[in-house]
Amino acid sequence: MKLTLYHLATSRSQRILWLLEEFQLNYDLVICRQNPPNAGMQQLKQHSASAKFPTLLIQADQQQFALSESSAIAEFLQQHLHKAPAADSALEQQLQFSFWKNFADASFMPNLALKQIFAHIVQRTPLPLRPVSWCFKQGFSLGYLNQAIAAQLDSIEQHLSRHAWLAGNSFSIADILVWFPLQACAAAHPEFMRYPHCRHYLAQIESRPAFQQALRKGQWSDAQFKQYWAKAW
Ligand SMILES: N[C@@H](CCC(=O)N[C@@H](CS)C(=O)NCC(=O)O)C(=O)O
Repeated sequence: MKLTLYHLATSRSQRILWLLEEFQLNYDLVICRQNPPNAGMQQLKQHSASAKFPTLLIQADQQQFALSESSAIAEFLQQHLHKAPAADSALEQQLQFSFWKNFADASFMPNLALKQIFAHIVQRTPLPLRPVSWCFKQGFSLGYLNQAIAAQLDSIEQHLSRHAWLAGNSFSIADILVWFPLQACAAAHPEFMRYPHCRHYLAQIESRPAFQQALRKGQWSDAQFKQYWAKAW
């Protein structure tokens, strides 16, 4: 099976690059740029006009498939090419694994994406009307979004105060998927200092050689990431 990852630097696709490194898989990496589109981007559009990042091109038995959605790619790679948490592992560990793996993109990321959407709406509102969209953004943040994100961070913090990793004692794809939204909070949430276990957990991730290798290969920029997320708060 031949794997090709289409990757956008400093984006969610960093998680899949890291996963490929953790699993020590053979793969080709194509770094895409959007404006103006580079050769990688044009190549990706030939496989799938609406493809997002990450997209994994899977070539096997003279067939090829372009798979998008980070959680789907992570699950596919785990099921087909690497081992899932052992079927005989404790039920609690299996349930934690399922919960956190799905929590990342189904619950945590959407709230952060909403932060970005509201910030973009304010930026794009014509100047004379901007106070109106700013008040709308603030109202939604204060009335709902900030509490929702705080509750999610509290539940991660509480879990990490009792477990080294999200699925219990072992590192898993749940950790890879949750890393991106949690790192976004670390980069921009004004009260992230209140979450010492989350901060320790992120430091633990940063010390993994595969994580560092993926940052280098993926051309990750901390400064760009911080700037992007700071605008959302
Ligand atoms: N739910 C998808 C979201 C993918 C997504 O929106 N990726 C962004 C990068 S973070 C992207 O492709 N942006 C460029 C575009 O929409 O054209 C996933 O997690 O894989």
